[in-house]
Amino acid sequence: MPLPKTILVIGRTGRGKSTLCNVMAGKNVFKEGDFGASQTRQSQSEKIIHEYGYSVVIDTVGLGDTKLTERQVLDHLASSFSLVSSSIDQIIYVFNGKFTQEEIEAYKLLKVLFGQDVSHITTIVRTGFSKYRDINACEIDKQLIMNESNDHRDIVSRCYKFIHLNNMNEDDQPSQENRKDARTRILIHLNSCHKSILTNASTMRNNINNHYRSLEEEQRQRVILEQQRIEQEARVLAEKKRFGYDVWNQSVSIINWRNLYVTKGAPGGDTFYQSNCNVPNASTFYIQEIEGYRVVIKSQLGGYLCAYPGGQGTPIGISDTITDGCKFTILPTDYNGRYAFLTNYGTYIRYGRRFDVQTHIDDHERFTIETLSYARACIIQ
Ligand SMILES: Nc1nc2c(ncn2[C@@H]2O[C@H](COP(=O)(O)OP(=O)(O)OP(=O)(O)O)[C@@H](O)[C@H]2O)c(=O)[nH]1
Ligand SMILES: [Mg+2]
Repeated sequence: MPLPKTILVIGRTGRGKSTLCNVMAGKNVFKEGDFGASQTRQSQSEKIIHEYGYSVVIDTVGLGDTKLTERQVLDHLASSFSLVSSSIDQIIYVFNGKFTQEEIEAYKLLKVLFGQDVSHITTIVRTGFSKYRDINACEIDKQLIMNESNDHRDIVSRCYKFIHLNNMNEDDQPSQENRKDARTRILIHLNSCHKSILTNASTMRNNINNHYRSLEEEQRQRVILEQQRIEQEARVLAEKKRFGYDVWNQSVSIINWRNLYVTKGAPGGDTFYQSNCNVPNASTFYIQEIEGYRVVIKSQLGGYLCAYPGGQGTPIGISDTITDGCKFTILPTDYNGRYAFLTNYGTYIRYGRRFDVQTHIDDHERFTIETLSYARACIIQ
């Protein structure tokens, strides 16, 4: 079988792509980097002659290039295909060290570029692996990578082959025996690859455009959803405000239509009286939101305001625990920001001469609820 013709070498910047291309070529025709900055600035394609025939090797700009955006790198990659035939026979994805999340993101860009899953024609090469001759060490390394996450397992298990190499440079290994080894191994491997896909620069550009268009659309949808969420929250808040939201979970004074304060008698006692000023503690109640816009009203002196079943005149009392009678709905009235308290029994708290309930809302049922910071306190001798 002839060696695959077109081999695309791809990967993040500085991982050893150009070096691997030189290894396959058996000579230095691709510029290898020495420093931190990305070396290969343009894709380079070279026809290389070897024992099995010839191939076209395309060395590419590194994904995550230090000076280019992801989109620019993808556009460069697409352009590199105007140089070659429309078939791609093997993709070599090169990485070294850890297969990080960044590697995963870069690897996933292959699908963007080709518009389809290309794992069946992708070889992953780990460079810089000093134990590359030790089959067990290579297998353990592969397993460890697969165990990192589902993404790792998916990528490594689905690729056509995973190969370890260590292409040291001439300074570190004057004999260059590792590179010779690597050349033999990679060419034998490539000779066993028989699948290919058809593509060209304009298909790739379309794939890239579609990818970014769908990302933009996703982003647009996210913004719309976020706006809808904010509007919905605002609607709910406005609705809650109608039901006294501003005084929920606040210490308050409750003032009747004659501007007299609802005031509780001595601790333990049920009786209420009206005071023309806020008596510390006795005229202080805590309105606690409980469920479905309902509240319980706790006296600072202890106990919860409690209504009982019964019609007009049934007194309001105090309960030590929260019973159904303690649950009230604060309702807006048509009078100047005042509220009525609807009991669980369909009646309304009334504070005329007594503190009891009435079956409809009129003046007696309209209360002002002042949060404590506004309440006018007085000291009762
Ligand atoms: N020890 C060792 N060094 C390597 C190996 N592969 C590459 N290198 C070194 O890593 C550096 C970067 O290698 P390049 O081949 O230029 O990397 P690249 O992926 O082409 O980088 P960009 O062109 O910037 O995207 C060079 O100094 C190489 O000598 C390897 O397998 N082992
Ligand atoms: Mg390079």
